[in-house]
Amino acid sequence: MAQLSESVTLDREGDVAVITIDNPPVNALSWHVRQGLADGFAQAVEGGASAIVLICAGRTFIAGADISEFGQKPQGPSLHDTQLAMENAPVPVIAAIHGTALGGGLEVALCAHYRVALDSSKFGLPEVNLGLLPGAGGTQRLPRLVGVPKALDMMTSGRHIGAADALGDGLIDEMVEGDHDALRNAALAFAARAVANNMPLAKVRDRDEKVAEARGNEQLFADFRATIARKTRGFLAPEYNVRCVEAAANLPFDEGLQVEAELFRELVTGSQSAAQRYYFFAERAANKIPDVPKDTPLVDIQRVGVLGAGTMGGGIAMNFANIGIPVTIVERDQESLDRGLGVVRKNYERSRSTTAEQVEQRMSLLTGSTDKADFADCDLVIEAVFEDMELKKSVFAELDQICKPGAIMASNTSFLDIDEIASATSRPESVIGMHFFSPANVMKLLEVIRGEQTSASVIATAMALGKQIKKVAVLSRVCPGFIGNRILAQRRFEADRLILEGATPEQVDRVLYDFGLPMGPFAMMDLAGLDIGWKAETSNSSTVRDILCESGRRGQKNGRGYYTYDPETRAATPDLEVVAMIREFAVSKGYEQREVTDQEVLERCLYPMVNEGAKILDEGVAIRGSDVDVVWVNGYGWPVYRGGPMFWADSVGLPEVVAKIREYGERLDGDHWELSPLMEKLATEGGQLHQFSN
Ligand code: 3H9
Repeated sequence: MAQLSESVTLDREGDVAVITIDNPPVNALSWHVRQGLADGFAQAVEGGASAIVLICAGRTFIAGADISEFGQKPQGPSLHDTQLAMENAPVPVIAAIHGTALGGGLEVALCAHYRVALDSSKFGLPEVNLGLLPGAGGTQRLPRLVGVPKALDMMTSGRHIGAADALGDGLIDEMVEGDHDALRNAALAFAARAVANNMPLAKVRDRDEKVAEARGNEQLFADFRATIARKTRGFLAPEYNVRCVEAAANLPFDEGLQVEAELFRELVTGSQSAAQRYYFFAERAANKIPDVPKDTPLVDIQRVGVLGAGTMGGGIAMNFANIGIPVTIVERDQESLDRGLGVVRKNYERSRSTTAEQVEQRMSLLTGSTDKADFADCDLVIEAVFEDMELKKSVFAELDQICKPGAIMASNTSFLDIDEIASATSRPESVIGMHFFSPANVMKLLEVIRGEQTSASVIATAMALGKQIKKVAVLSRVCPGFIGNRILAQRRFEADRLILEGATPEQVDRVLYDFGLPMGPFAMMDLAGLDIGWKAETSNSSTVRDILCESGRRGQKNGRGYYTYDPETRAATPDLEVVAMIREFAVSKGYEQREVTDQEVLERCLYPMVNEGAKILDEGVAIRGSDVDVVWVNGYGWPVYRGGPMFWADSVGLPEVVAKIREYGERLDGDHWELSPLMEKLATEGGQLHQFSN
């Protein structure tokens, strides 16, 4: 066996050369892999091999280019040259695939003459999620095998497809059951057959029939663009991927490759991809807790308990049923329980990805009860009761009596003090916050809140469970509102003040929407319901919200809030009556009315958020700046192409942000304009918030 580079070896099985990549964890195409591949193909051909098998060691086939190399000085041979050596090899080249063949990995496999894959393997071009497009020929080769509509879908969504699908589409030539050895043997057998039968050296680039179907069909592309427009608003990469597929359909292969290369270059050097690549690693870093080692023993979670079958409790329960963990749901009375379980069933039935059989299977994992004593056999209990400290404490005191030793007791509170809640129990080490976002079965973020005494094992278990239920878990320490809502509160305060000074709710919302957020603060309040936490008996016309609620406006639910809503379409229209009510109220409070620029709206809404994020870091509430970004991207829809509030502030430039906060702080009151000492220090020293780590 010859070691070609630190990660690639070449050996022989009879006449067949076997090139093996071993570059853990995911066999990314680092420069030494490319080097090894280039040498491997050259040596195999020189050595007179009758065929060449390319296979990977470890958990997966190549999962793509090495993302950490983007933006660095190029080293080693280009991927393009390696691919040419493969495609033009004078003997059959067979890619043997297990795990995930993604991005550059699939693009390498597409340069083999044949592909053999395990039945568990998956295939995709997920570059779009990094603000990119497949830059190694994938945009031209994939449509030639799977057809234009499917290639468009895969490339603009980043979706993976399974082996059976891939076989059906002609993306692979043979599907194999079994383990890695079975794959290797099948690939060697395929190679022997290819030689014996003199099979052609099939090049994907020469295939034309599937792309020809879409040639000149402008309507197909226009229709596709319309279907993704809403989901991809603000992103460059999806449109660039579409343009490449258009080129695949309409241009000769080499010209299509040129289009791909030009658009790839534009994306890879642009700000969106830089933000999205940063975010890829940010999400993975969030799982690493410095004082909770990787090998911390976990609590074995066989059964979960959820207290409360309302929207939140039901949504939380669904997450566990989805991965086969049985759940005990407890409600106050049978009627509320039945209602809650009914909503869960409807949610499952409405989901297009859940079959009727799966609905029944998941529902059978949910056991309803009206007695908390039924939590006795649960390994984790999550309460989702009303946000009231006394109520939470009494619930935890009761759980303390019921739960078995070692069981985790979690609160879904969005802002209350976990330490105070834990003080109601005899085992604060078992108490933790698990803050799901609504709707809990859909939203990706899980804020995990460690109390002063929460044990390492409980923290590690909550974080690991988060990953298991396909959430992105971020760890926070205790403070009012934790990471996400604490930052949100600053924006809300300033948005409320902006409309008193002369901005309209519509203006504030539009500015934030155009920035890339899914909706602005007023549309968000209308959606949530203006009367949440508002009581007619105690309302005293002291805020705009008070006067809107007093005039019968409740938000979307009754068609009137900051906006008026069309009863059929739910479309919002700015309401002149509301604007007049706000003006009258503002004048009565002594606010001078003036025109507020969009730029001021943006700065006053976003800079206090950045400032608060920096304070959260300074206090050690979040472990790292990137964790704050992960919370805001996943929990509040911060546009990932701007990285998150910390990354965005760094891209604006901290000295500029600091100067503006000082400027606004001179004329506006509020703690949120008091400059974070950490941000001041970083701005002076040339540091960055998104790289800051406690
Ligand atoms: C591309 O290919 C461009 C080409 O078209 C053009 C070329 C010219 N690079 O996610 P995990 C690390 S763009 C470097 O927790 P899982 C990751 O950071 C690429 N590192 O595991 C983590 O490190 P750590 C297109 C990578 O089992 C560790 O591996 N490909 C890369 O949940 C484990 O990752 C993609 O976008 C990489 N490409 O999921 C695929 N990938 O342990 C991106 C992973 O230190 N990758 N790492 O935190 C994935 O989707 C998932 O990682 C995968 C495994 C499904 C493979």
